[in-house]
Amino acid sequence: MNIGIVCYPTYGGSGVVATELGKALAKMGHKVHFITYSQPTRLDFVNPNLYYHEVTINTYPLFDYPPYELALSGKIVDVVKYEKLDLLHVHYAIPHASAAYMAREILETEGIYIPFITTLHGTDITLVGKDPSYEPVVTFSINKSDGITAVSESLRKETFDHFKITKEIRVIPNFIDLSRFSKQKKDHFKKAICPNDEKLIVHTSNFRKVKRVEDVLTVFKNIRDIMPVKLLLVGDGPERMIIENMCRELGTCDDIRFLGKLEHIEEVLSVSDLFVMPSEKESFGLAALEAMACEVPVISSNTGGLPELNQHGITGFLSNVGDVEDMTKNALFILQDENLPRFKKAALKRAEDFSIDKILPLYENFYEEILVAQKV
Ligand code: GMT
Repeated sequence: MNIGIVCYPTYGGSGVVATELGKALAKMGHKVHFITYSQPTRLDFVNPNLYYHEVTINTYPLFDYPPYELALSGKIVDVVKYEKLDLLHVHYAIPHASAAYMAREILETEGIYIPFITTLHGTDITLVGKDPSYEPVVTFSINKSDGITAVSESLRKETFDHFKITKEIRVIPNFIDLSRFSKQKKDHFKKAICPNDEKLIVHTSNFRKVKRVEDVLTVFKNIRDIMPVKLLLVGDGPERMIIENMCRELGTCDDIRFLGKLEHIEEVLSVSDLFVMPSEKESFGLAALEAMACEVPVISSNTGGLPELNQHGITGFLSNVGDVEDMTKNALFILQDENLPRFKKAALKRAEDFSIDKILPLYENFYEEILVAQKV
């Protein structure tokens, strides 16, 4: 198959899923064309089946806001025509679904029909998509998609609850490449961060409000009052300064390190004992899955798709959003030497359910279904 993938090329979860999916499809022999405004972070060109087409956004003094969506539609039209794509797969509805719809309409006038699949990832539905200024376009372009997928049952339900969707939504969960995300021997790294054998807690996110990083700090402070621990904060985003100030106010800075954005997050996860994800909304929780694949148990909120991943009392614990006392109690339980090994083992076992080998065929089959439906 000759597939076009449209996504955000940044560190966000949807871009990671799209890139890893493209790489896996290329390994299976499909030709995969990424259409984005810069090169996706995790993309490499080891496989000759991978191509990258950059969306050029020319600006003009009249534009306070350069019309990215038009430039994207134009680029899609160009790539579909000249690379003879069979199918488009767009990740994150806004504005990718409406850009794909526009491109499909333009191409139809030239006798070309390019079906497009929209994958809903989370905030495109739960946060941004609900904004009244976007909602009509989001609803329209989702309904105009030839196929729709969502990354969890919870997101599928929320989409039907909040938008007038007239088509079926297929749930295809996030996945993990276990050959990359597996426990690695990084003892020297652990020794440097935890010289006195402290337990190591980790949080990774894009430091947006929705991630509730302040709860990570509160839970960490509570645990630190009882046992020796260190905290690694990975990622960057708008809340980072607030969080840095908060750790100063709490007096916990000596035991916390801000690592910024990391390319090889698995190296940090491999030496960690506990992952904390207290998000207000989380449609799946890819970062938690990456931690679990490195044998790290998870303390999370029970929002969105998290209960579909994190098994309460087995791979970690779920608490109500903002219930930092419950999260602290659960974390202290997991971190006991007699409990930790079984939680670690269970986390890895659960991650194996989301191995890319299991999930990739779900996408390939869906692509086939959509292409067959076009022909009848
Ligand atoms: O806010 C983020 O976490 C980034 C966002 C994205 O679209 O880039 O992530 C969403 O998609 C991920 C991949 O499908 C999911 O694992 C995350 O749970 C989801 N984030 C939220 O729902 C907040």
